[in-house]
Amino acid sequence: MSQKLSLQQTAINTLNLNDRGGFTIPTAGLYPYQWNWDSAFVALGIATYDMDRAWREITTLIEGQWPDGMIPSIIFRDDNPDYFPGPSRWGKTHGAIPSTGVSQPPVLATVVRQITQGSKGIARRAEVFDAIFAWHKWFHDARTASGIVATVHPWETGRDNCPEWNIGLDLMEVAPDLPPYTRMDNKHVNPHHRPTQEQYDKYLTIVHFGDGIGWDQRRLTNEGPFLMADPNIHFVLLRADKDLLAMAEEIGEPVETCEQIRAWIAKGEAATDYIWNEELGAFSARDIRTGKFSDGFSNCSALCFYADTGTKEQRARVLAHLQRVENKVSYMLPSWDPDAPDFEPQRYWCGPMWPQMNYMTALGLEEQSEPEMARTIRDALNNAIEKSGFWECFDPLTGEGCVGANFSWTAAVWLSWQNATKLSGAA
Ligand code: 9WN
Repeated sequence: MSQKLSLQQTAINTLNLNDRGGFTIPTAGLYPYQWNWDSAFVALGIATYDMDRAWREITTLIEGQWPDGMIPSIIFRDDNPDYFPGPSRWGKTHGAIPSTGVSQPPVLATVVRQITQGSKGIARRAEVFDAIFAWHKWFHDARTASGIVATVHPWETGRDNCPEWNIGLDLMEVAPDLPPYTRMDNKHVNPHHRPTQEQYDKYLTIVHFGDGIGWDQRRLTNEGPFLMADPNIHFVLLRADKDLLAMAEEIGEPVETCEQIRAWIAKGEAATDYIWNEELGAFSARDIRTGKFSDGFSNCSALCFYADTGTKEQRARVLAHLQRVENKVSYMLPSWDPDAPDFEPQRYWCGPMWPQMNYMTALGLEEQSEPEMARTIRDALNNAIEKSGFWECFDPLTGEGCVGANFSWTAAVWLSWQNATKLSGAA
């Protein structure tokens, strides 16, 4: 109990340490800016002890929104030499604040709905509704290809170097005129935990392309060097659309607005089959240009529960994979299939367990009456935190912390779980 109390305080201290005045960075040094889905998870944690500050996290994130509705993956309020690629490398982006030119998984609507329960919450939901609606509309309009919301950059998926992206990256050439650059990530953390140089060259090639077309998002989707469907973005957006609809109805949005969201949900439900990999018996990423599937089970493969989608049979097969994976690791849920030849337990998205993915997966399983597996996934993260502290991600074989220390979303998820029934000022 006393250890839990002290971890609670350490979690709050971690978030305070990373507070830059209205927004929270993921961790000092490695990630010195405001990141999109990080801030949403951070708000979830801060809401357990300071609702006003949690709300500020959300409104500062929205300050980065582009006129076309996109909320970018990173908002650059200064030019910090600790991080590359910073604002100058992304070029002329479209928001009032410099930013990246790609987005990130849209967990915001779901978080807003969760932390604004009660009568006072209605006003807050109404305050951000239009911005979130516009962002979802952007995904459905500017980022859709072959009937599914696509992704144009591994960074947009939040799962940078997951081996899922190799089939798309293999189709790409590094731009011959790619300006030289120096990576900074490798200077802050163990390079063996980070993506490879070849992957970075390709990530920068996509940035170079986007900058070259003035960040025209429709063109980036249609003509860019990378185009894949990501189960993470798909399931997160489908869930978020459902939460957005519930909020629209509660705050009395016009019928047409609700109808529009219902159409997005119908589109999302229909697209779930597009990422169903029958051979694997699970949901996996798919290259939209070739139709080819990635062939491993990742830590977003089971988010069908979180989005409440997929058939009974699909869900049963996904659960069987979870049971298989559980027998291979000590800390569920690894980011990549432990039976795959390119599984690496400490290299970023090639194996480590990630707090925010465990959070969403466990929540979905719990909601969809799979409490046992939900508990396994929740306990594994809690045990890793108790053993190693608030790391960015964890070795699923040993529970050792990997990459960034003092990490905001890890602290936030911990707080959210420990204080599930206690949302400060939410009612
Ligand atoms: C690129 C901040 C972000 C997370 C992503 C994670 C990592 C950045 C990087 O860090 O991505 O956006 O440089 O590796 O993959 O999910 O939002 O925590």
